Amino acid sequence: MKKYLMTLFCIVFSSLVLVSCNENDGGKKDAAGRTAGEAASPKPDGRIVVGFSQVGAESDWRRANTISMRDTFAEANGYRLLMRDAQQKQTNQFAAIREFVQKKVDYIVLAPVTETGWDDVLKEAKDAGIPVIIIDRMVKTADPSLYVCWVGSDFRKEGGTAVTWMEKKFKGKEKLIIAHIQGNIGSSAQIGRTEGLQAGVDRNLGWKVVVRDTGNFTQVQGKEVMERILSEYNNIDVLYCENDNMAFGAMKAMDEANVPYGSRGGVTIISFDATRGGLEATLAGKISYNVECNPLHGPRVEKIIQQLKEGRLPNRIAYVDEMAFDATTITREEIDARSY
Ligand code: GZL
Repeated sequence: MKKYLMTLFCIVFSSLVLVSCNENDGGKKDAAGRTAGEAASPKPDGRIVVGFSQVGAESDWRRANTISMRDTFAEANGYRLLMRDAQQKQTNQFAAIREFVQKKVDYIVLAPVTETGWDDVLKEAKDAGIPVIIIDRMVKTADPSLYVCWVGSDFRKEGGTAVTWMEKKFKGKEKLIIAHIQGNIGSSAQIGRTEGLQAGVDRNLGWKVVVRDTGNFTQVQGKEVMERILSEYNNIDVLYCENDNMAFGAMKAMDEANVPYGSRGGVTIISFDATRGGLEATLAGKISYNVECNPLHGPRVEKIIQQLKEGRLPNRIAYVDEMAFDATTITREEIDARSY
């Protein structure tokens, strides 16, 4: 009887230990936000371990990007995803990459908050023999061997798409007063979208950017920047806003200041991302033109990992296809047909 009870105890105890090791974000977390399993640097039964350093959770776009990565690299699909949210701080991304190296993950995926300063930490990953895949924003480095490939948006093209629409809409208008709310300064999205606008300003002598400030892609800061703009200017024709969440904040500020905006009069708002919320605002005529930035990188990264597993080299640079939406033509069906 005693032997039987002893065996039973061992079975129950070991299964409890197994459950806690396999919990992925479900179990209690240590100070670094890791479950017992993650902290023990697991190499679970043949699963591919992917370390993902994510910028943060600053916007609807970012949340859709995170969902795409989590859905793709789910345990049911044969992966163990270690995701770390950097709260938009590069130093947190350095720490995450070093944790992934120490845990000997199979692949590192980096969504870099800004373009520069990555050489040292990416060299540590390279020296550890861990392939690095960059998504979304770009990394600027003199050493191309520090990462395998990049997949993301052509931000310069996004800006150009918005400016082409502006040139059509405001054709013949002598003067155009533009307010510009930027994303994270030094991020590829901000650099490209700003370059796109600047090219338009250089081409159209009557265009004038009277104010430019960063809202760091967040709704709260978008509102704060717009409040400052409205306190100084009462003649803004166009608000060029580098993502939907900052546009939502700016709209709140204009509502509170009784400043009209939208496709039927007042300030013309140009936005980027074309998230569900952004497209609803476009359908409502609040945002006049919304340029898509596609966040669904999970399947794209999985394809790259499969290629690497088969010994094939993926394309070094891969741009995703994107479209744009005009408040005067967008339809409910278009919005409902989209997955984010
Ligand atoms: C663009 C991405 C930007 C989005 C913002 O690919 O880096 O960061 O435009 C997000 O919404 O915060």
